Amino acid sequence: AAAIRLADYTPPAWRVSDVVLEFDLGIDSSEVTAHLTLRSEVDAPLRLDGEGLELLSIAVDGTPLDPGRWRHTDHVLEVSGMRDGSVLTTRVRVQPAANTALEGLYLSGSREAGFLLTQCEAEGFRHITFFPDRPDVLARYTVTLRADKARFPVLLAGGNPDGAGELPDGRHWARFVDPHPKPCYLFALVAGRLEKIERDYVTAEGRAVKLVIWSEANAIDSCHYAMDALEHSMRWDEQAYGRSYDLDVFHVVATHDFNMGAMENKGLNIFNAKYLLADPDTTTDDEYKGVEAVVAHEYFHNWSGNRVTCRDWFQLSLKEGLTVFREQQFSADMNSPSLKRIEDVALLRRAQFPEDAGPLAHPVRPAEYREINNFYTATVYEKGAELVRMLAGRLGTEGFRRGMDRYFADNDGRAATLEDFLGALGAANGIDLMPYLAWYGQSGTPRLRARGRYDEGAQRYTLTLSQHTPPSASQPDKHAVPIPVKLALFDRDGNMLPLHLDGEACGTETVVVLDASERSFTFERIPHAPVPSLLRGFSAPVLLECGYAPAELALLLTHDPDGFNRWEAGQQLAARAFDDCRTGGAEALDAWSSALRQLFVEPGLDAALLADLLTPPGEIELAERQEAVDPAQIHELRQVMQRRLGRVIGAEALERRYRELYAPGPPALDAAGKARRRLQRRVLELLALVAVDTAHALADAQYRSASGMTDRLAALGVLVRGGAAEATDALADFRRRHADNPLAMDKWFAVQAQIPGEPALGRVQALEQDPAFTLKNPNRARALLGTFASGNPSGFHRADGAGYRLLAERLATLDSLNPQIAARLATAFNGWQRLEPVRREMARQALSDLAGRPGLSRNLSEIVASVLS
Ligand code: B3K
Ligand code: ZN
Repeated sequence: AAAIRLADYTPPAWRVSDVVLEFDLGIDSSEVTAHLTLRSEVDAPLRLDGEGLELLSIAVDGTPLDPGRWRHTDHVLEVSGMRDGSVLTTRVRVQPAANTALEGLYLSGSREAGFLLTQCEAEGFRHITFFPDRPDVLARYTVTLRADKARFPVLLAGGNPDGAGELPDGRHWARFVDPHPKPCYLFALVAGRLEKIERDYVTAEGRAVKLVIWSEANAIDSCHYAMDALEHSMRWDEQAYGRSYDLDVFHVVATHDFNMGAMENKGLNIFNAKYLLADPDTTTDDEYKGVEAVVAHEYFHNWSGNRVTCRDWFQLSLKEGLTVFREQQFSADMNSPSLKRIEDVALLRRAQFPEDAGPLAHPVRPAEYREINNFYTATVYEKGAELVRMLAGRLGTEGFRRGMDRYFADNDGRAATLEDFLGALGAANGIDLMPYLAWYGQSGTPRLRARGRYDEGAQRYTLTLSQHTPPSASQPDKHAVPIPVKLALFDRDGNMLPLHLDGEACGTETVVVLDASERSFTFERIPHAPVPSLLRGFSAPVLLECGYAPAELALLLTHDPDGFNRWEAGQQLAARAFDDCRTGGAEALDAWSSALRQLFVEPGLDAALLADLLTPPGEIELAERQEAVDPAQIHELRQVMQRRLGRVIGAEALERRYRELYAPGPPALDAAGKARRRLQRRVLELLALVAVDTAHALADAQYRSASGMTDRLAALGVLVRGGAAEATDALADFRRRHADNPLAMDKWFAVQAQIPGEPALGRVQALEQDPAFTLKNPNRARALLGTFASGNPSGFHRADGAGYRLLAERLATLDSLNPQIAARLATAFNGWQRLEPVRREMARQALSDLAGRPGLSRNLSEIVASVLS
């Protein structure tokens, strides 16, 4: 397939003002009639996208169209001689049950009990009907659904309900009208046997809204938490951004068959059940947070994405980066800001930094793509959110709100660009933000270097900051970008010093902006050499290189009043401790472990924060520190450093703390309960490294007495990953207990795919034979193969290459079923060029064998080709 380029954008020759859709729904075959009112000022043939559609009839203004006037090739329907205002009517047939790609109209669940639904973003609508399938064509939709009433009692589409009734032969109909013009990727329908819960909501503007969450009958009791999260999100968006909901109904539907997390279709959000269903017996604390975050994210899209949409898919981060940022703010407000920031920065480093450092690197606004579904990446989402955060920080709370108000006002009902966004934020504040466009157009993580010089005589501290972004194949010359560096200076007792910059007092914390390749900043009236705390709150998505002495990081780790900054200092120190383990050094390892021993007994420290402080960077992040990556060695060294930490704290102290944290009875879902469980898990994991028998006995007892999934899965994880004898019984018990719950069973597969080292492969192969395993369900495929390939480096990267060959084989099979999922799982190969030579060659071989297979999808072949390059 040819590359599609941002530089080639042209406005559509034909627009559509109104769409009238009629669906005659059936599991094997559904018919779709579309009446499109077409608009154009230019004399050009009409070209509509369409894939996998059987064209039954075509007419213009009610008259069958002369065969000479239209041509239907593979993916395009071309019609000549159309006039402005004409109505084109097409009737097509599609096959929902045969649709394994889960894009367009498809069946979720079994033929007997399942339901029909749609997924259109990015380009699924062309699998439903002929249409200019691009986000800058905005139209008003009227949708009528017709189906057998017994088999499809519930009929839903986006928009407000506009009538329903009976039809002959046991059929019925329902109509929905959406008054807000929208791009076709936001179209959705759902039809089948579903249960609901409802809640009444009144917006700040006084509109009465019916909130309805739908699921299959056996899961409806697990929808209440999502309903609360939805209500909180709606209220929050009114308060934080002045944005209210704009239809009379808001439907949310859960499905177990979904390619991603959820989808923000106008008025009819569709969710992967993993991000909607929640109950203490089957849902972990982290998953509860995930539900709250994704419900909020999809809801927030109603303004950042739907009311203001994207001109083209290159602008994807306009809605995604912004909406991730809005969700981060919301989750911080609902929970703990520093824990949320820790989680988000950890995710950025684990998922986005490696992406940005390898062959899949691309700018937040890519310059070209072949398959757009491959660009729903950590870069577009998470780095995109970091860029919005920088802009928000630059403008301050009020300035950012002013800018967002302007953005929504100027672009409501439009398909906008990133320039529109920066322009509105800047115009509302009288600031030129266009220099930040450089961040959007350039791939790679900038390196920020910091050097400090203290002049005792002058009582002056000079901080010199410089930046450098390593060249990449498509961008050999990288430019300087504006880097806001939030900073503080600490004295040797761990107190923050008052800052005087350029003759002005600026409190104890300030932001300097590095807007060139190098700059110096001079602080006056500094009584002795300070310890700088840089990039506070992770004020820019960069890699900081600062020649700290381990003792300086330890000082920040123990004294910084801000939880996030403490954690950050601890992460840097832990990375140095890891280097010590590799090279036989001791300074950082000692500083890290003794600082944490001190914090372990510090009264009043939040238990969840302590748990995070006690967790060193993960194996993927640590691999960035090795020249020739050996994942087995990294796993081993990380264990060594954690064992050292466990010894320094002491087995007895760990066991005592574990017992203190024990709380019988049903799990408390408040912050204190979650914090307790988080720390207890961490303590148990550390104990397992220094007193294995005690830890396994405790884990076994915890497994058996646990009344919630968080504690049960934590215990199971310690047993399974530790190779404990007790693991076998616990796994069998878990399976019996949760056999009917697909989301719990996903965890059963995933925990076993995490067994470290050589044994993982055999376990994965055995689990593939389990009757509950199927490649057809994305959650199940991700739970087993995704966890193995992307979440278990020492298991996947076997020196004999068998992990690579297994994945490549499965990708080929999966590709013929569901190309989006195959392409996503294939990104596990990213970074293979940096492996040590033996593994590198094995990975290259597996990848090039895969690349050579005939008939790969555009999705998978693009990823494989990029990763290989
Ligand atoms: N916008 C969807 C993602 C669609 C992915 C298409 N491959 C969910 C979200 O980001 O909210
Ligand atoms: Zn989104």
